[in-house]
Amino acid sequence: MGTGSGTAERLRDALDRLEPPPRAVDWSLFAFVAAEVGTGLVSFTVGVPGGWPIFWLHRALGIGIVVLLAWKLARVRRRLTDPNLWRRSTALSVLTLVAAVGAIGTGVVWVFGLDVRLSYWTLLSVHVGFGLVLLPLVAAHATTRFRLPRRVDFERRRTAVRYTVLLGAGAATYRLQQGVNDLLDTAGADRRFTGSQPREGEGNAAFPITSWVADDPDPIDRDAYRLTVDGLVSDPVELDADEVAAGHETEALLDCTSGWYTVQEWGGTRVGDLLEAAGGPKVAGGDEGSTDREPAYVRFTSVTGYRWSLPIAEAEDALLATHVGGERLTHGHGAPARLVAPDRRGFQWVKWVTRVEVRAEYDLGQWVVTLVSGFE
Ligand SMILES: Nc1nc2c(c(=O)[nH]1)N[C@H]1C(S)=C(S)[C@@H](COP(=O)(O)O)O[C@H]1N2
Ligand SMILES: [Mo]
Repeated sequence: MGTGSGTAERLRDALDRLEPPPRAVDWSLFAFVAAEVGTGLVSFTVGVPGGWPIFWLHRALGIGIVVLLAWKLARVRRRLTDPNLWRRSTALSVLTLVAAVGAIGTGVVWVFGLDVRLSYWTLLSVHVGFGLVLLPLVAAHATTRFRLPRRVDFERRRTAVRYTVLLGAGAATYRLQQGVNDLLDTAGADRRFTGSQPREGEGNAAFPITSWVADDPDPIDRDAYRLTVDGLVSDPVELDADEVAAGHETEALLDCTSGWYTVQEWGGTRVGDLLEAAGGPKVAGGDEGSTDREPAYVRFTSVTGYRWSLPIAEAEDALLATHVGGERLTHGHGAPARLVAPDRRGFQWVKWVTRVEVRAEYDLGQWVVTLVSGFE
């Protein structure tokens, strides 16, 4: 026997020693998939580099799932390949496997910088789709052979070591993959820490027109356009398109959760100046028996109802943009005016803004509205 197979044997030995009991593998798969969906969704809200750990956790867990799935498939192989062992739940198992392979495959291919476009879906959107159907499938699959986890399956010290090694190896594998990207100079090499790929160039044509879910309003007539600035301000006003377009410029990076980013020069009005045009933020109430309502958030609402709020200090430095790369915004990019919110993910950059409103309360409803606006 050569040293090559000796190494392979030792690797297999190490993997065998790492392998948890069958029930623990099953429950870990469920937990890892749930954690993947969780970290994936949370990562959508992260736009600053300090948030990198959530992306690394997502990647390490994903590679952990590959290993867990390999152990599991090695064990149940015959149930899939031997027709005598098929039963009704086998179809569900196969479906679950397909979704898992789909989610893992799209994730891996994406990391290498490839993007196969299915109409306007990026591969990352397809990855998200697989992930979202995988979770209920895994849950349903688990109930077909339901066995409660037992203490012996998760003996404390060994469990801690196992999962630390699993996640550590996952992170190391991802790091190694980055090296490969750099070495081969694949398109994956210039992805951002969020995983997004660059879109180069300046102006409207340089980056895609994206709606978060279903927003697709008719073009807004510039002459009829009015921007309302109201809420907790001294003198609510309505501004026309020219009044919004007062030349303030800022460079900002738009990073969409469907997996692309672009750096553009945006032109328009500082939101702080818009609030000043409305007399500035003002405390409301304070009458006998009622509590003061302090200006705390600025809410940006689209002609479609789509909306997002920023804390007031952040909002004042944000831009209501009418221009990009020296050109007037096109309809698709949010004309006459759209929010430019540096360090926020793209879905928060509200397009076709018709109302800017100073408010005291956090707007929980925005999380739902951004998903359902545009549906009849
Ligand atoms: N009103 C509204 N604004 C929106 C959206 C939307 O669906 N409706 N999509 C958001 C998303 S997901 C992104 S990434 C950016 C995309 O901006 P763009 O179409 O100019 O590239 O707009 C954001 N603003
Ligand atoms: Mo987006």
